[in-house]
Amino acid sequence: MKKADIGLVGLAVMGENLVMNMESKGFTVAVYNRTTEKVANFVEGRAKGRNIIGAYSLGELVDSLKKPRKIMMMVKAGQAVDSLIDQLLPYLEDGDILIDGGNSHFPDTIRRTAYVESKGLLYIGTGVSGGEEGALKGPSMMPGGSPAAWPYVRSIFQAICAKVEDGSPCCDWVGENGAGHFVKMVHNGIEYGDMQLICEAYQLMRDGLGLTSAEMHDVFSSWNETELDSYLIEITRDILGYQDEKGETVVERILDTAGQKGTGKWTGIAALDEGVPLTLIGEAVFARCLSAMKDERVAASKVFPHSVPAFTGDKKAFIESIRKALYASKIISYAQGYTLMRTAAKTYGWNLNYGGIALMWRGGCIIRSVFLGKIKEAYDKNPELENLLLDEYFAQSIKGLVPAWREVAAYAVSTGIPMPAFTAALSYFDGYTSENLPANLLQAQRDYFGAHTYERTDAPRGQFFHTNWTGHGGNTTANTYQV
Ligand code: NBP
Repeated sequence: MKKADIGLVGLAVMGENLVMNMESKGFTVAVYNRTTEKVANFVEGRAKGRNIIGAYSLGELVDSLKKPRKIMMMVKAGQAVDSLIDQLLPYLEDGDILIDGGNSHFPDTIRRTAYVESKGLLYIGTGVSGGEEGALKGPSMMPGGSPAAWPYVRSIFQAICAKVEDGSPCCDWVGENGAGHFVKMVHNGIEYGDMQLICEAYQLMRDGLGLTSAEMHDVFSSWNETELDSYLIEITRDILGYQDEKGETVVERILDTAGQKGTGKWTGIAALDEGVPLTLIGEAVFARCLSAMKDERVAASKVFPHSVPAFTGDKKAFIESIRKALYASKIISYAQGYTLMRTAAKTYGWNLNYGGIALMWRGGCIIRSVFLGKIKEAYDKNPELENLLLDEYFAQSIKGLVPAWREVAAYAVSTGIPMPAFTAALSYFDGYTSENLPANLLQAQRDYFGAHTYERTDAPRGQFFHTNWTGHGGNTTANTYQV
């Protein structure tokens, strides 16, 4: 019997569609699912007549594969992956490759890579983005793990992934152990940020300018012809124009409490661990948390009633200012996300290709946009770019956007429309571009209550001083106790 090029475990929505995608590109795929009825249903149904082999045990799956065997796990992230690895290992040989295509947390992938390599096998943890449609038609893929595994899976991954206009694949090797899942996690964090920014623009237009959904549908439609051209702007346009059979706009009937699965939170935690100011994504995660407190918000709105005053200015001009503020904030979000990747790369010893990452996100995934092409250009020009804001194109863009950005933020603050991501982005920009921040006072406070010492403006960096602020403290400094 013909052996399969690759095996896949986990026939839920992502697994099934990835299998169909692989088969459509000429690969023979063997499939297995813990609940084996799903294997039968799939091979007798959607996969009938295709080069797809159904396996009803892990042993059967392994026997049906060409060597070195490649097995992709598309199961629920977490314990299921560890348990599946342990069930598969006894059937596998040196050089075989295990691939986790689920949304695993990167520290787990670092641990699993070491574990699987210690057994003589190779491991890949790959981010897969694009949901059901992406899995079927071409996802963005971010593989990391054992570098020696990449040459064996490259042709499959680059055949099934999304492509940009010139045919370049939205998939390339990211780096060792957990690098692929780290980059996927940052992608998801950026997705939270992009979505929150769009929602804030929507709220400004709805509550501030009194625009109807149909009017905002037209606004997003026109924005999609500008630098904001992206999948998320496109679907927002379509959502705002979508009516049910009764002619009601569905979005207006949806309760304003957001859910989350945790990848935004992981990104925020990673940023805190690395000491990177990832303020916009952090605010986007907290905005979802605040939205979920519906009952409390309703009660608080009775204690502090307020209404937004009617807008009296030039609506058309202000809509353009909102667009500019959204674009400026989006640049900040990506600048922060890239800073997180650069910092983590140093911590974990990854040699990340930042232009390549922008290309992987350029197509197939939820944050796909024309704008990522500009980020790719910036990092191709200078792979060591410290902050996206310092790239000439983005620096010039931001300079042109700042007046509108301030106008929109000031309007929101003065009328009481919450804009956590817009304003956090602007504060970051103002802080990042300030020669002097008030941290001199902060250091004085730390030294006052905890003798934490400080550096001086009139002494070389690295020289630390302590003041006996009260006259009755001693001269002993705290070298290990940190607040
Ligand atoms: P789910 O995340 O819903 O997982 C369901 C699959 O996991 C089923 O095949 C199930 O088998 C299998 N499974 C479970 Br649950 N526990 C198992 C275990 N202990 N051993 C073996 N198999 C087990 O599926 P999904 O939505 O297709 O997502 C798959 C992965 O891709 C996840 O990590 C997800 O986060 C990620 N992802 C999803 C999307 C998306 O849009 N859905 C996008 C990008 C990435 P059973 O049939 O026997 O229960």
